Amino acid sequence: MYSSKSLLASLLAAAPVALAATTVDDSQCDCYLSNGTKPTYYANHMFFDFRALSQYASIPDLISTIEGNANAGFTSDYFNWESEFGQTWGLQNWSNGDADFPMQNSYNNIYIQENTDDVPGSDTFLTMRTARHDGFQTASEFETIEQHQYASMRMFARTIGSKGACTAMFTYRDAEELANVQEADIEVLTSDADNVIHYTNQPSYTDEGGEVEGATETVTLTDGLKWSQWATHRLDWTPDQTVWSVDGLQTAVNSFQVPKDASSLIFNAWSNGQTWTGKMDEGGVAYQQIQWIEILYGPADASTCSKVCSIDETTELGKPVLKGANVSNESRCLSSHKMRRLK
Ligand SMILES: *C1O[C@H](CO)[C@@H](O)[C@H](O)[C@H]1NC(C)=O
Ligand SMILES: *[C@@H]1O[C@H](CO)[C@@H](O)[C@H](O)[C@H]1NC(C)=O
Ligand SMILES: *[C@@H]1O[C@H](CO)[C@@H](O)[C@H](O)[C@H]1NC(C)=O
Ligand SMILES: *[C@@H]1O[C@H](CO)[C@@H](O)[C@H](O)[C@H]1NC(C)=O
Repeated sequence: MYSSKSLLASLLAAAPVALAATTVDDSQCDCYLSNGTKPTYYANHMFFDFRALSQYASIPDLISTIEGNANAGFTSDYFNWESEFGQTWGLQNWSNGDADFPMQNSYNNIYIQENTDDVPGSDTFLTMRTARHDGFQTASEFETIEQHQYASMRMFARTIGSKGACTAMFTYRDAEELANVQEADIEVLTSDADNVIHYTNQPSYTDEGGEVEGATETVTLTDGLKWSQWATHRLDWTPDQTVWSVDGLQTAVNSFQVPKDASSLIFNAWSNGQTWTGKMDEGGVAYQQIQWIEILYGPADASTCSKVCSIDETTELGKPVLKGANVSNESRCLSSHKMRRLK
């Protein structure tokens, strides 16, 4: 006679089983383990999803004065200080104070937009805009209100538009001296070919205009990847190394000058007219467009973490799964089927 257990076991052994972990709430995770070259335990997880925000979508007209841009309000309630977004991210309206090439950050350049792609992968996305006006540049930036030490930052994004802009996702810790600035970044330059991307542990230059050897890597993307097309860009700032990847493929790793201390996590689109970005033609506009941002942050001690989660092994973007808790779809089916038959 078969016991129900051994029958189930033999059915399972024979069947090709599809493994799928069940997603959980963040409250059920003590910590998160990232995948890749440098698996790292993090304490916290955030996910900002801009893909279904039609109620906030509209493209604001450009504003033609510096003052108008400096004082512009939020483009929608999505960005209010009281909003979920505003509780984590601070929109910026600082200016570079450069009389020769004024650059003004503006809340007006950060907005939710309808996705009108031929085959849209979402209803909406977030746009960060930088534009060349008559005699000045406007730019866009938002950064975490709190500083964090170590992070695995991911964005599903693309950059499009005029030459002369830089779009970026990065960590940043200011310092009085340039040499003490801590920063790990991904930078796209719209004057580059659209498969060329820059990965840097800053500073990459000195006050004297020299180069800091080993700080930066210019990478040519393979496998047909382009920054002008939607892709997952990822930066893993770990204690020993910064690791970069696009769509799950590692693109660079650098253990030189890795940031050490708690830093702001920042996104921006800008141009200062200098050699790095180049100068945009008047009337030019470039955009960093983002469908979602997902970040693991803050160090966690693996030895005190009993419920380890993953965002890499999940079946639902933005939702973690418990590691080592794979549940077989098929075994669930078989087992309920078996129970019925035995009754
Ligand atoms: C099986 O897993 C897939 C994802 O791989 C999920 O969409 C589906 O709901 C699961 N089915 C059951 C019965 O749990
Ligand atoms: C930035 O915007 C705030 C409102 O959020 C305003 O009070 C402030 O004056 C603006 N700063 C500058 C430099 O214009
Ligand atoms: C890590 O996870 C990402 C999804 O976040 C996936 O695309 C990638 O293939 C994984 N890498 C490895 C080495 O397993
Ligand atoms: C769970 O499933 C994922 C994806 O199939 C796999 O990478 C991981 O090793 C599995 N974990 C366990 C404990 O079986």
